[in-house]
Amino acid sequence: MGKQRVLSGVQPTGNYHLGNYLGAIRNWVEGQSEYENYLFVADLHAITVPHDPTQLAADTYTLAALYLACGLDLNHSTIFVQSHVSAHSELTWLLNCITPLNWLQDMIQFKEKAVKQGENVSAGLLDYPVLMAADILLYQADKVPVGEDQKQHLELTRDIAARLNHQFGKPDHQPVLKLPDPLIRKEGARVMSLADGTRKMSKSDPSELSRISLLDSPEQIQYKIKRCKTDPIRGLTFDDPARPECNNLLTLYTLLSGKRKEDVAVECQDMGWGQFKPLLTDTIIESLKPIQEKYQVITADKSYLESVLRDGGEKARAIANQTLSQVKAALGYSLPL
Ligand code: AQP
Repeated sequence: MGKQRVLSGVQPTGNYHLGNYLGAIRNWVEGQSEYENYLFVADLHAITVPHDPTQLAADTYTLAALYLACGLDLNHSTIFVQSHVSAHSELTWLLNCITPLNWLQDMIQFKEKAVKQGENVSAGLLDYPVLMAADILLYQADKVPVGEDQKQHLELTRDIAARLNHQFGKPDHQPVLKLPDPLIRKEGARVMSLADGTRKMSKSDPSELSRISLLDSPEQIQYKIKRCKTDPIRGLTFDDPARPECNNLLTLYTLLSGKRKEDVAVECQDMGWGQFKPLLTDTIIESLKPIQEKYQVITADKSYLESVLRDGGEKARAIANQTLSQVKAALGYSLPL
């Protein structure tokens, strides 16, 4: 039996940070040899919130280069740009027409982001989960790595696929679309903001001081850790609900140092912030150094990156177009003449 197929992506909205790395990209890298991976730059998703057209292409290239710099290996992983595969948009339309509106209105992320956008909220933001369903279903993915925040969207993807199979599949045939399962990691890393340990670290936070970006210089990292929110208590502990910042910074140290949580708990139990912050700073700088060096090499040769994305797009289109044709046939479309 062949390897199971995994699909995932990150939006090219700039400011790629330690949360994106520890919560997504590093996990893809660690598990990549076990699976056949399709990893894309989600540029169609990026315009569901107001965006700057002069930045979109540059952000797309930066993110693709970071995928490689973080260790994605082309022997195991296909890297491509979502908008280079037009089947994503086309399948979204077909799925839109079988998705009940109230399924989308119930999505928590829509409700949260819609509040931020007020009256300008776009139909695209409401429709974002259908695009995500199309992303996954086009590749007949077996597994989708999901964080807590995306679980509801994967459920919706399964519901849409089941509905299409039920309404348009033939009982004695293979289902038209494969229902994907979540790929749950043993230790889910949720990285929180440096300014508030109860909110997640996020690209769209207006404060640069809330996140460590993957391309931050050592000086920037040092400055941000020096300024990050802590508490006045001596002795550092995990999992104290009254100390969310302490838990977050210890978790960052654990994840980046590669040490076990129990060992870090002992190492830091008597430390004050004055001792811990330099340790964390050095650990972050050292962890990001190889990524940043590789990133410089990759971006120095734009034609290499272009060729990776061209090849990836070609491979992705071949699979995606096949699924799209199957769906169109099931829905009763005639073939193009
Ligand atoms: N703070 C985080 N901790 C752990 N994982 C995180 N991810 C994002 N932030 C954290 C994971 O990164 C992947 C890609 O995210 P995305 O760019 O598609 O959208 P997002 O989750 O909305 O990321 P941001 O940074 O929070 O962006 P904005 O501010 O634009 O909304 C996902 O796998 C996500 O779980």
